Amino acid sequence: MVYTISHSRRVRATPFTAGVEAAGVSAYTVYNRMLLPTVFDSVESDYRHLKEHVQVWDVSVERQIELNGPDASHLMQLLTPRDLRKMQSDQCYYVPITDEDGKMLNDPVAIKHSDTRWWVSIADSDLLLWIKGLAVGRGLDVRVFEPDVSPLAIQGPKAETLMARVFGPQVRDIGFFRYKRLFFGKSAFIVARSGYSKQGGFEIYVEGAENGMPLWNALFDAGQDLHVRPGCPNLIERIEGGLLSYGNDMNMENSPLECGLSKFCKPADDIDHIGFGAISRERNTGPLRQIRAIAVQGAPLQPARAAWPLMKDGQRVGQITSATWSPDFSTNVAIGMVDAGHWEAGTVLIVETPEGPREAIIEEKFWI
Ligand code: THG
Repeated sequence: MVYTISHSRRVRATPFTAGVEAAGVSAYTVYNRMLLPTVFDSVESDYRHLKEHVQVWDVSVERQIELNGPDASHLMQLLTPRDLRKMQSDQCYYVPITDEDGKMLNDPVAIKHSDTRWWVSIADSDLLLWIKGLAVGRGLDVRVFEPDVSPLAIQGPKAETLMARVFGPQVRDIGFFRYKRLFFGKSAFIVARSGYSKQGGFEIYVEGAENGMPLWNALFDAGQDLHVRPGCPNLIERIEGGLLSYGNDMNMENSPLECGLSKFCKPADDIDHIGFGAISRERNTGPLRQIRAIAVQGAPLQPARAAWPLMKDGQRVGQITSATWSPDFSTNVAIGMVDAGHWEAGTVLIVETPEGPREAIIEEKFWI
């Protein structure tokens, strides 16, 4: 089965699409109505390379939503159960976003520019509509819009070396989930130490689509001896690392506690978050199900394309939502949501895969 994806104005290209296509992208998905590369060489060879060298990722699909105005910080806190009061103007926070029932609408990275200006770097859901609706409904003095910003991620063990060559040695002083504004030519971009892999690296928030390809080319010119290659979020590596994918591993039916994000939810009811009552009640009863790392036994499986039921004594007790073979751990690695009573490490369940039933063992933690 070989097919292509039809591009149009509705399925947006990115400032880096020319570079991605010249480099021979072999598969795309659509995320926030925009193209996201998923494979260059093969998922396994991209994975090997990511863990050894450095990759440049077109993650423009991580669209920014800007909150700008006197009520920007108030609105930002309404959106998330994470306490933002101590957050500095050079920090990024991973933040659950919930509705009034405490259910997950998105799991973005929030970037604080100042008390009156924020970016929300979103996962795949129409969060702009929710934020605009809240701002209008609450009568807040804040503008909410999508600016012309496209993140480019530099990931892998040699990321710092490459970034120092292009942006200068100051990149070495950027702490985890902190950022500096650094110059590329005449433009200063936010450069953060973050990214959707566990291999380390940076994200450059490229402002102005016209700046995309010059930066892309400069990174490849500077990194030839480092074996720099284009890459993308890697399915194997992100499951090994337990990085959740909104729409796959959780959706609007799940709470942050179910997603294992309770450390990003303020336990005391002293912040003005729209879902706080619901989350406090759930904290008292405990979540009914929770995300777990799961090792699926047997031969290498094809990656999961749909939820796979998890069974115990003929009863459904959860589902696996991401799964693939891990060459480094020599097992099928998976992320799933497991009902209370069945999520202890060492529990053996049966997972119904398209390749037949397999034993599924609940792990203590993710692999990396
Ligand atoms: N970077 C930026 N925007 C994004 C993503 C990103 N938007 C979409 C998507 N990814 C949002 N989801 C995640 C999921 C995990 C992380 C970041 C965004 C992540 N988690 C780390 C972890 O789990 O180890 C660290 C979390 C922490 O301790 O704060 O990085 O990747 N700009």
